[in-house]
Amino acid sequence: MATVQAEPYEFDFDPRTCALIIIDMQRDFVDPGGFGEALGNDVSLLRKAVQPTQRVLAAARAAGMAVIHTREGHRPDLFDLAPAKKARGKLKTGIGDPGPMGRILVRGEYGHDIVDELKPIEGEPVIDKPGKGAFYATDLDAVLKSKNIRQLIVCGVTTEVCVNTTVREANDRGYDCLVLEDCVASYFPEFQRVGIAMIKAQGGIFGWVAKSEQLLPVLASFAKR
Ligand code: TIU
Repeated sequence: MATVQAEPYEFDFDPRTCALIIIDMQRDFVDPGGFGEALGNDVSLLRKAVQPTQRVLAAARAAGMAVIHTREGHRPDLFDLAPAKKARGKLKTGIGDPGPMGRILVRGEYGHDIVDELKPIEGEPVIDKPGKGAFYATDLDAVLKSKNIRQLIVCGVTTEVCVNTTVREANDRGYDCLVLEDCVASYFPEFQRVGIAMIKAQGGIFGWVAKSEQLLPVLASFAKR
């Protein structure tokens, strides 16, 4: 077992039954010239999470932990795109339309894929999800159960949307979540602050929060064994 200093109190985990999950670190959300920027967002706020997540990813791999990646997106025929999701925002250019990096949030397109710095490697499942939560309409729960995973260390974007939704879904399914606050990011500084606060409030109502610097030495101690 290992212990990370976290809030609201220490997070105890066994790296054999704990997975790193990296949520939606896709070019369309994170990179200049993508969908997120086209919507008027400052993507540099999201980019800030990439390097810390890269360090955590390397450390988790070295410690032999399970690593899971997710991507938000849809089938090229869009049969899994709810009309309500398509209509939301009244966007001129929305999901499924040609965008700066290919069809927006469509599987197989350049913008839909994960940024180069956090590219999955063989043996790391990639969960393609049509919703904000990574459990909705995916096989994530089955994948975690097959690996005997009971706890999740969470990185990714955006804090208040796909990260929070996934953490809440995980919580209701009996998983413990540790969210790394420098490895998650929002286009809105206020939502970053509140999105993190909501997780650890009320005795950790949805889970735990720590900084990556608190986790990295713990993972390193497993890599040496
Ligand atoms: N991955 C994710 O958070 N999807 C979003 O649409 N996020 C926004 O903040 N819009």
